[in-house]
Amino acid sequence: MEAFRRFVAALCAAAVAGLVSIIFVLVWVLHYRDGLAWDGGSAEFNWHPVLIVIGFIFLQGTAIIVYRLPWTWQCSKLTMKFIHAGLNLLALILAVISLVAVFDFHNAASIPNMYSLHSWLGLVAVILYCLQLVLGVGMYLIPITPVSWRAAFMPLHVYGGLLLFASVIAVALMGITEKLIFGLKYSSSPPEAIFVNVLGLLLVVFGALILWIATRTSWKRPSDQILHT
Ligand code: ASC
Repeated sequence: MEAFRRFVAALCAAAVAGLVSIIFVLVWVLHYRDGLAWDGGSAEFNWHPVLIVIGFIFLQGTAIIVYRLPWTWQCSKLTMKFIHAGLNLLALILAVISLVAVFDFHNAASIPNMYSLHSWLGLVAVILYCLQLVLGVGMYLIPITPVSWRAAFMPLHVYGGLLLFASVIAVALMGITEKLIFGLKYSSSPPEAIFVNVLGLLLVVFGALILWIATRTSWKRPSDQILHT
C-alpha cells in the first residue's frame, strides 16, 4: 500500500510537470510568438516545439510508463503492448509533422536546413526512434518471434527507449536555447526568456520523474516481475 501511494505521488508529479509543459509551450507560441498556422511562415515553424513537447516528450514519456499503471494490470499484456506501441507511433507521427513544419518554414524563407547540432541530433533521434518502433513491433507484437529472441532483445529495447527519451529532452533544450538566442536580445533580459527557461526546467523535471518511475523494478507489472527477475 505504501509503495502504491509513492507510485501515485510520482505519477501525479510527472503528470503535472508534463501537462504544465504543454500549457507553457502553447503560451510561448501563442502569446510571445506569432501563434500557429500552416502558411510557411513563423507560425508554421511554431508547430515544431508544440508537437515535440506534446508528442515526442509527453506521449513518449506516457508510453514508457504505461505498463506500470496498477489499474491496467487486469488488462491483457497484448492490450498494453498495443497501447505502448500506439502511443509511440502517435509520438513519431507528431514528430515527423513537426519536422515538416520546420523544413517548410526554412524553405519558404530560404533558410538553410540541418546546420545546427540541434538539427543533427534531433534527426538522429527521429531515425533511431523509427528503428526502435519497427524492431519493437517485430520482436514483441509478431506472434511467431521466438521467446528467446524477445528475452535477448529486451535489455536493448529498454535501454534504447530510455536513452532516446532522455536524448529527446536534451535535444529539445538545445532547440529552445537556439530559438531564444535567434530571436531575443538577451541584454534587455526579456520576460520571454524567463518564461521559456521555466519550460526547459519543467521538461527536465518531467524527464527525471519518468526515468525514476521506469527504473523502479518494484513498480513493475507483476507478470513482468516474474518474467524478468
Ligand atoms: C514479450 C513479453 C515479455 C517479453 C519476454 C521476454 O513479448 O510480453 O514480457 O517479451 O517474454 O523478455
